[in-house]
Formats: sequence, structure tokens, C-alpha cells
Amino acid sequence: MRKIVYLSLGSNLGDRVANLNEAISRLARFGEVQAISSFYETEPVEYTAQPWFLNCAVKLDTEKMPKQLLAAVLDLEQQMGRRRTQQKGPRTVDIDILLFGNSIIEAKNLVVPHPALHQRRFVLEPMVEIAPEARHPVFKRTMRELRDALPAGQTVRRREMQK
Ligand code: PH2
Ligand code: MG
Ligand code: MG
Repeated sequence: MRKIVYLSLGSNLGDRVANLNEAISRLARFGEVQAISSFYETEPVEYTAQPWFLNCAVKLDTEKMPKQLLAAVLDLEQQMGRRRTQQKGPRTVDIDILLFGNSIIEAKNLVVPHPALHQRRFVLEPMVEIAPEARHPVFKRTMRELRDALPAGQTVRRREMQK
């Protein structure tokens, strides 16, 4: 069965534009990429002593099951040279599953909706661009409502060019 999945992509090491574009083209192997947001320059949050990120959101129509998609995404990150040295530290590419249809998943290695989705402007601004009416299945709020409820702060700037 096909499911609509939303992913958040981020990069803050190396050629960030090339990294995001490469990750998106590899994601197309897992299903049909139906929408890609602009790329956004974003201030690092949570662990702040690291370079600014480029973030975007992707809509993927996939037949993979959640755990299969997670494994595929972790493998993709590895193949693109990600090495996990420091938690939340700099990375060539990070791909997080935000929403998986309307599913609510609370497994040891996979929590969907992503547990920090509603707190992160670097996730919500790109999501509002491609899916403003997508609804968070736990909080029952749309992406636009969640974005509008964020406290001020967390600088996020949409870039004009990305290719
Ligand atoms: N990812 C994190 C921690 N902090 N900050 C920004 N701006 N963008 C990210 O993708 C990001 C972050 C952990 O995955
Ligand atoms: Mg992440
Ligand atoms: Mg991740």
C-alpha cells in the first residue's frame, strides 16, 4: 500500500546544496518524490556550536513500511559519508521521517510523528511551503497552525536559488 511520507533533510558539512540534491535524487529510489520545498538557511538549534544548516522538506509516495524506510534512509546517510561522531553534531546529510501517512509509531528506534517536529522552525517553514494543511495526527494541528504557534527565534531564511 502506498503512503504519503514527509521527510526533513539537513546538511551542514561540505557542499550543502549538492548534499541535499544528491540525497533527494537517492530518495527517488524509495518511491515517487512528489514535492520538494525550497532550501532554507537555518540557525543551528539544540546543539548550537556548529555551522548553519541547509534544510528542506520532501514529500515521498512510497510502498515501503516505516521500518523499511527508516533502514533505507539510514543506509543512504551512511553511503553519503555520514559518520556519527557526536549526537546532533555536524553532518553531511540527515534525513528524518516527520510524518508517515496518519500513523502514530512509538518504537524504540522510530517515533513518528517526529518528536521535535512541532518545536522546530527549520522543519515547519519548509513543511508549510509544501504541505500547509497536513495535519499532525497527535496534536491535530496543521503544519501552518504549528508554525504560527512557534515562539520567536530560530532564524530560518528561504534561499532563492537551490540548483
Ligand atoms: N538538526 C539537529 C539539531 N539541530 N538545527 C538546524 N538548524 N537544522 C537541523 O537539521 C538540525 C539542527 C539534529 O538532527
Ligand atoms: Mg535530525
Ligand atoms: Mg536523523
